[in-house]
Amino acid sequence: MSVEAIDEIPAEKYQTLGLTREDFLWLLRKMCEMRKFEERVERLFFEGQLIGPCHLYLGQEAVAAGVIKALDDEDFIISTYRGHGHAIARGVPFEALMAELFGRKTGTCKGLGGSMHSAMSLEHNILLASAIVGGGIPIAVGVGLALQYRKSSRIVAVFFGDGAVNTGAFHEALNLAAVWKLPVLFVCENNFYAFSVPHKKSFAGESIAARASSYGIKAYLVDGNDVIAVYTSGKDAVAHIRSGCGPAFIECRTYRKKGHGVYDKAEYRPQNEVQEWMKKDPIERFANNLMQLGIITKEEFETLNMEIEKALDVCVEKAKAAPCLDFSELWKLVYAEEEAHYG
Ligand SMILES: Cc1ncc(C[n+]2csc(CCOP(=O)(O)OP(=O)(O)O)c2C)c(N)n1
Repeated sequence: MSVEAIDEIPAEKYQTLGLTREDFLWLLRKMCEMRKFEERVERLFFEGQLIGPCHLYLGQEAVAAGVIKALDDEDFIISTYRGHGHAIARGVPFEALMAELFGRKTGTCKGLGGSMHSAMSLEHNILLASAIVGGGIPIAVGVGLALQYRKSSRIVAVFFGDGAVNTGAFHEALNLAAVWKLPVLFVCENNFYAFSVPHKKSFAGESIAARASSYGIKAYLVDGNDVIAVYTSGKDAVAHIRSGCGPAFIECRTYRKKGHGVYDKAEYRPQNEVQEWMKKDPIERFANNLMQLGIITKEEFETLNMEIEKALDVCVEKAKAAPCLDFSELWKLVYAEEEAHYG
């Protein structure tokens, strides 16, 4: 078994990828949307306008954009408590996401889930955003089994951090998915820290991808701050899964710009390490490549960011003005009104 390493793709090779200008702009726009959304969320949090735990995705934007671009809209996604980016890449509107953070009825979970569950949106085929580390992995395998049983061509992609790969459920889930050749794409966002625990203190192996590979799963190790490398491995992995060959695994090496949660200053990280990673900012890198290739101009990039800021101004105002769920409606979310039908 081997791990396929997809090295950084030099900008001049972009033309050979079969992507259109619109595709490149989609990737850039999505990453900028994630960045601007979360910068706004961080501000609102420190202004005391938002309550509850909030874990930002800042710095990891290339993973969500690259993987989700490689999937079809019909494919399912399982997210985590760090899920704003997955939701934005999937097209969940800012308004619903922001309203969730303000605890409003117009939010993705009617204001009952908060940031940790805000990525959940059945309409966008995001089945779950779990706060339990590694919790989504066996659930994805269950979804994969259901899809295989129904002879569906859809697949399920599950996102999780490097902390999740030491849970028992990870190993059971990967083993079963491999043995039964289930249509699951495992996406590990290796940001090198599980809260304050550095990866090297909890993991002695060569790579997480190699661990997946040892279960007989096709595995990739990619630069998770290079959106094109993530997308390319994602495309390859999705083709492998859809051809009925079983699951695939992508380890995306990335880094969070901030602490584990908004309240965490991340002082446990060495400054030189932080600085090295900040130089590899996924948005700056990609935007620079696109400018170098003449796909966008600096002015277009600035206009894009300004447009996003304006859309955020509107959505914050709308979220603030939206009502909260009436307590009398709560029971409807606990009991099904109609008999459920399976099949
Ligand atoms: C089963 C379980 N154990 C512990 C926790 C507490 N906890 C929350 S986040 C976290 C670290 C997870 O790190 P990682 O999986 O690398 O994801 P990241 O936060 O880096 O995205 C821990 C231990 C939890 N939520 N669930």
